[in-house]
Amino acid sequence: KADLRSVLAEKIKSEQERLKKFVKEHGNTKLGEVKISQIYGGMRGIPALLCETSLLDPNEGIRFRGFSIPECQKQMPKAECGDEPLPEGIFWLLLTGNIPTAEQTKMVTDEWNAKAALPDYVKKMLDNLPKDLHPMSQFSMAVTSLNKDSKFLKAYHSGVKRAEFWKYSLEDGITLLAKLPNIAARIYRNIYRDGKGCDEIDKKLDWSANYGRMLGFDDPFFFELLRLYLFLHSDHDSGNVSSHTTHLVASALSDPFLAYGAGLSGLAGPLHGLANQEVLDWIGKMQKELGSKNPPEDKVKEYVQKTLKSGHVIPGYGHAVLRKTDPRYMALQAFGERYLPKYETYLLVKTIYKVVPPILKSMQKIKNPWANVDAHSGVLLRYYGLKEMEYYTVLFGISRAIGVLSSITWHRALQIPIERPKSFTSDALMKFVKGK
Ligand code: AMX
Repeated sequence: KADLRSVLAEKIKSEQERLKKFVKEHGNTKLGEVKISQIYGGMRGIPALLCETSLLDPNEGIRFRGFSIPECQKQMPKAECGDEPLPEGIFWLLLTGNIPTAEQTKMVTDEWNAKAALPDYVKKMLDNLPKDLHPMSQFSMAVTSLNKDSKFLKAYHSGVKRAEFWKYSLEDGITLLAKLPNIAARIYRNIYRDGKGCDEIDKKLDWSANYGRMLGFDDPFFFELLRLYLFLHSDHDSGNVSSHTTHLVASALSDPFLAYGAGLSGLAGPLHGLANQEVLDWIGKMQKELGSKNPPEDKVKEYVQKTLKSGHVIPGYGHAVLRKTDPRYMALQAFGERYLPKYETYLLVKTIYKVVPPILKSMQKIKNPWANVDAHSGVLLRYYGLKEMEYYTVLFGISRAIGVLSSITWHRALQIPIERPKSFTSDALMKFVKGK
């Protein structure tokens, strides 16, 4: 029945010793070389980051502390009457490396429920923002503003030793995770429901179900979808924009609220987290133009080709690291097949999955023609009535916090220094090449 803080403290102690020894013995081992093309190419493939919480394999996809998505679905604690892992348990897994018991998971749920309420100044700020300010801007502002009561910030200024920083960062991470559904649901109600609806936590419910309730839903299948969604997006190694931004900002010893506020701004980009909004927008336009909710394959093919010809990417397809269909896509597809197999837009998503990869494969410049997670998430949310596409990235943002806040704790426990890679001017690179 050991609690999260004591399990983690033990793990950190043994890892600090193990990793110190590892770096001492192998610190000079080379992992690869850096090519000039990589400097101009978004640093693809440069092995430069540490991420203890998850590992992304180009062909196999993500593993959370060594566990694949199907393994998590099988082994992680679930809600009563639910089949999907509880995201609270994923937080435990990412932090400690162990699959928690149902009782341990419940301890996380209880703590998050107890800390969910928002300070009045955050409520007031959100209620006064213009309704046409993008939900992600509102989300990032609210998260940043919570640093007023950061325990890390207070500890830093009161002279706490560096070796203890992780404990205060963990407290901030827990506080932030507890409050994220409340912030996100308030943004939703303010923009789309004239501010009406409940913001009271039901202490008998888990994190995802409470979030669903505060959004104004009561369908247990929608709550189950939220559990799956919030589990799947929780972590994706640390090279992606939201995770890397959070890490970079936190490496300056900015508190976890400031760091994740910055990460959310990165998540809001169309090539990253905003793609889930773009996918459904693109599908909606296709349905309208082709005059059918589930148009035939040849018409879909024409529409895809037209999109590419007009110079646009096919949203939800391709990936900087993955080289096969994203297993997160597969998990969402399995959910769709189980609960909404006849929904027309779901059937269209299936047709798109048949049509797009061969077309992208034929364009040689594209390294990965397969679907990523964003190709499937929106259609499921829409089926249950969460139709406001502009809001979808906020869900991604709630989930990604689980991984990156766990990582901040670990980076502080391992005392990873401020990130400061070397940069060059093009002229300096040319001079270097000439001198060779
Ligand atoms: N449709 C059309 N063209 C695509 C494409 C797609 N789905 N995916 C890649 N390409 C193009 C790129 O734009 C690039 O063209 P350029 O050389 O003319 O600029 C070329 O193919 C090579 O790109 P790449 O090396 O295969 O991919 P990348 O690592 O540069 O980019 C990604 C990865 C995800 C940004 C890109 O595949 C893309 O824009 N996909 C659509 C948007 C999307 O789904 N994003 C979500 C990703 C997952 C996430 O973070 N949520």
